[in-house]
Amino acid sequence: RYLKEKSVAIVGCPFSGGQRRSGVDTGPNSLVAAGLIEQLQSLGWNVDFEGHQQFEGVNATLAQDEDIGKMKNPRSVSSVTEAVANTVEKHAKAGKLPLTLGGDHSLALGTVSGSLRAHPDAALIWIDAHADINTPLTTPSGNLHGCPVSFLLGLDGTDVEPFNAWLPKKPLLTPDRLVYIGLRDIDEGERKILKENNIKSFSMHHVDKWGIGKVVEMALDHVNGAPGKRDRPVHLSFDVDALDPSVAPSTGTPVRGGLTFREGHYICEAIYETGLLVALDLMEVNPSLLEDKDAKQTIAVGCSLIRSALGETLL
Ligand code: B3U
Ligand code: MN
Ligand code: MN
Repeated sequence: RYLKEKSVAIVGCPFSGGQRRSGVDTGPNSLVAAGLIEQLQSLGWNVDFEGHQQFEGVNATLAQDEDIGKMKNPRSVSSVTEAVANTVEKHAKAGKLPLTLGGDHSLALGTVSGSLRAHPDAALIWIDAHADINTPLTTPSGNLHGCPVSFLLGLDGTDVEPFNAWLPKKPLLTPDRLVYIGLRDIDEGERKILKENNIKSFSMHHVDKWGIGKVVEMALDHVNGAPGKRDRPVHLSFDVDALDPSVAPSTGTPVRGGLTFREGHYICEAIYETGLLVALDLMEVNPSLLEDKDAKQTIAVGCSLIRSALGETLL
């Protein structure tokens, strides 16, 4: 409903600076090399891809990017996410659906910022084992892939250099338009933030209790503000580690007890079915971890999730 046509713009983001394991920067290329573009074309999508984002400069200087407070690689993450925000905004304003391939999940600070500039009332559905809502003050690791959501909400502690040079004073996202599915590894500080800000979160416990069908319904009801109401544009940010490690093993911080293959795909299908999807991220695919067969499996699952979110399994 918000797209001009069935047009998707691939934003490949070979960046790993939001966490400490190398290899996640090769995720985008692996997904494209596995035939993602052709797969989307055969689903009837017009695919716009002009090569991956160029982060060679930042990637080359990661080692010199000194900590600011607890934050690791702050200048690199800030400049990359600022650039990604501009790219995603441009595609979204042209009526296309930006599909961002990560790369680590710090990139979503850029993708969601870009989406919200184009669709100010959009909702954010975050599929992840982790809440990624630590602030520069609460982060136990200093890894910024654990912090993008707090910056999007403008929580206490996020008005810091270098991010405050480009993030708006008034945050673009409000807690009522955010919902999580798949959580199972949350830090103490994050738990407090989720509670204090009344953020709707469906953990694996809720998926077990109610089933994925009901959970997605409740998640959509929540971000739309009323049962059955469906009009907000949706940005879907999918961290592949939301899936169980037996399904998607090649990722930096696997946590057991995750979504099954079908539960992950159901989420994508159900959101596509609303006709409200305006942007999609597929993050944290790291093909360099584990054996080749695990990497291949994870890449194939990543492509498959994307196809489901773009309508493959809808009859
Ligand atoms: N919450 C922890 C761990 C973590 C967050 N996101 C991932 N891992 N992938 C942190 O470092 O903030
Ligand atoms: Mn994540
Ligand atoms: Mn995660």
